[in-house]
Amino acid sequence: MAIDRKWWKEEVIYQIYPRSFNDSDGDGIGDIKGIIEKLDYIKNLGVDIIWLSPIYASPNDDNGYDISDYYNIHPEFGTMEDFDTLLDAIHAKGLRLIMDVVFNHSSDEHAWFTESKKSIDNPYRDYYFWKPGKNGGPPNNWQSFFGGSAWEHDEKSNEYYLHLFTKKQPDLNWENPKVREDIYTVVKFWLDKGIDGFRLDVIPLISKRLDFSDTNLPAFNDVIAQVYSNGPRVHEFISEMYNSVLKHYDIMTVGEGPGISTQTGLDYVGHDREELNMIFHLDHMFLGHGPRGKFDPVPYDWKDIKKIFNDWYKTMGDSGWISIFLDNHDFPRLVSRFGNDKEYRIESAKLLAMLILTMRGTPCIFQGTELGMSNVKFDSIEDYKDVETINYYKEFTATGMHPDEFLKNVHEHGRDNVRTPMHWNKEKNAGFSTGKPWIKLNPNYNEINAEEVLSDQNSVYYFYRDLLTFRKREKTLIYGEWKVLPQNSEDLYVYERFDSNYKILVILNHSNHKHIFEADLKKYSLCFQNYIKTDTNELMPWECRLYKGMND
Ligand code: TEU
Repeated sequence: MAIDRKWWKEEVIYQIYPRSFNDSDGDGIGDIKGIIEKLDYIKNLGVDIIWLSPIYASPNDDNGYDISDYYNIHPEFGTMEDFDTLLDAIHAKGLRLIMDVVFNHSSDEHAWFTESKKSIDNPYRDYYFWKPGKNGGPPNNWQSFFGGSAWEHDEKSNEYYLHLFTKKQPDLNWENPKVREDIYTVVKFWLDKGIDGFRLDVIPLISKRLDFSDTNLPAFNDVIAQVYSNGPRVHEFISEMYNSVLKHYDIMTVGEGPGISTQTGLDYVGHDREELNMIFHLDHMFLGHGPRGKFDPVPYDWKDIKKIFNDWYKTMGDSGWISIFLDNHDFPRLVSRFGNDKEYRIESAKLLAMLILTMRGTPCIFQGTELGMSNVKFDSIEDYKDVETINYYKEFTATGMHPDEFLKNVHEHGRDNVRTPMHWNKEKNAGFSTGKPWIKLNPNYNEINAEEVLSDQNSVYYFYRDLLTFRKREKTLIYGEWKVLPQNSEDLYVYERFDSNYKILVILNHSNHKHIFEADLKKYSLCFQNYIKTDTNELMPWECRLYKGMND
C-alpha cells in the first residue's frame, strides 16, 4: 500500500514554550507580542508549524497545563486580540499554528470544578471523579505523576477527587457526555478561529478504569501504561471527538502519548482509525526512569534508543505516523541528554539534528535546540520552579535521599533544564526580558545565543536550516522507506532512506570515539557533514554525514 501524502507529514514543528520564549513588556514572562517579534527568526529557520504550549487562563500550578478558562488568554501572555494578531501574522508568513489543549484535567479553579466541589448533588459534581475513601484513606493506592496520592480529600463532602497530576489538576470525567460536549465546543471554538490543529495533552489517559482498583505494579512507567493509559473507552472518545468536530477541518492533531506502546500505537494513529494524525510516543523519553520515575534514574544507552526507533518504524509501516523528537518542555535539552554538551556540543547537536530530520515522521524542534542550548545546573533547589521537581524533592528527601543526590538527578532529568529563557543575545537576561525573568537563565548565554550563532555559518542553527531546506526538497526523506545498515560498532547508527528514485545514506557516530563505518560510497555523493574533512570511512567523534545517490 503506497503511503498517503499529507501536509502534516511534510512539514516540521517548532515548539514554543511561551513563558520562556520572548518577553515584550518587561514583566519577566514571555508573551504573545514577544512571539510576534520573533516570527521572522522562526520563518528563516525553515520550520512550518508552531506548537504553542498553553496560553489560556491558568493559576500556573503546572505552568498553564492547569486551565481555568479554555476560552480566554492568560493576561500575562496578552489578550485575545493579541492572539488574533499572532495567528494572522503566522499565516501571513506561510506558517501554521497548533494549540496545546489539556482535556484530561482542568484547573481546580475552573468554574466546572468550583461548582462540582460545592455539593454532592451539584449538576457539575460528575464532571470530575469523586469517590468515598477506603479504610480512612484514599479510594485506592494510585500515585500522581507529580508525587503523592492521586486523590485529594474534600472535608466538606468527605469524598476524594482524582488528580493524576497535581491536586490543582482534577481529572475530567469523560464518561459524562456533558463533559465531552463542552470539550468539543472548546475544540470547535479554536478551530473556527482558524488554527491549524492541536497537540492533545496526555490524551491516552482520558478513559479511566472505573473499578479504580489498587495497583501492585512496582514501576511507575508500568502504572502509566497499564493503569492510567489506554483505558476501555479511550478510542471511542477520541473517535467521537474526531467525527463530531475534527474531521470537518483541514487540520492536524498530535496526541501526547504517555503509556502508548508499539502494541497500541496504531490504534491511535492508524490512517483508517478516524482518531489522531500522529503521536508523540514517549518510549525513548521515559528511558532511564527507574521504578519511582525520572528522579530514580536507571542506566540506559544508545542501544535502547535505537531499538525504540527501529521498533516504531516497523510498527507504523505505511499505516500510521509519529513525530520524531528528542526534547520538549518536559525533558532535558537533547544535546545534554543524548549528545555531549561539553567537548562535542556543536558536533553532537548537529548529529542529533540530522537524526531528527532524516527519520520517517514529523520532526519537532524545541525552542533553543536549534542554537545548541544545553541543560542548566542551578546549585540550589530554590532556583527550580517546576512543580514536578519541587514535589518530588520533598518526597525523596523525606524518604531518605540526600538533597545533593536529588539535585544531581534534577540536573540530569528535571524539566526546568529546558524551560530557562531563550538566549537571544549576550545582553542582560540574554535579551529575553528587561525585567526579572520568572526563572533564572542558564549562565552560558554569553556563549550560546541567537545573535552569536546567526553570525557563524558553521553554527548548529545553519545546520538545522540547511537540513530543513534539503528535507523539504527531498520527498525520499519524508515518504521513503527506511532500513538500518548493520555496523561493526554499537557506537554507529547507519541507515538508508529510499524510494524508487533515490537513496539517502545517514551515518551517525554517537560516541566520543573514532570509528570506521561499513558502506559502499561509490554510488553516493556527500551532501552534509558536521566536520570539514575528506570523506573517508573513518568517522570522528560525534561525526554525522548524509549522502545521496540514485536508487538504480
Ligand atoms: O506531560 C505528561 C507526561 O507524560 C510527562 O511528559 C510528564 O510531564 C512528566 O514529565 C513525565 O515524568 C503532559 C505535559 O506535557 C506536561 O507539561 C504536564 O505537566 C502534564 O502533561 C500534565 O498536564
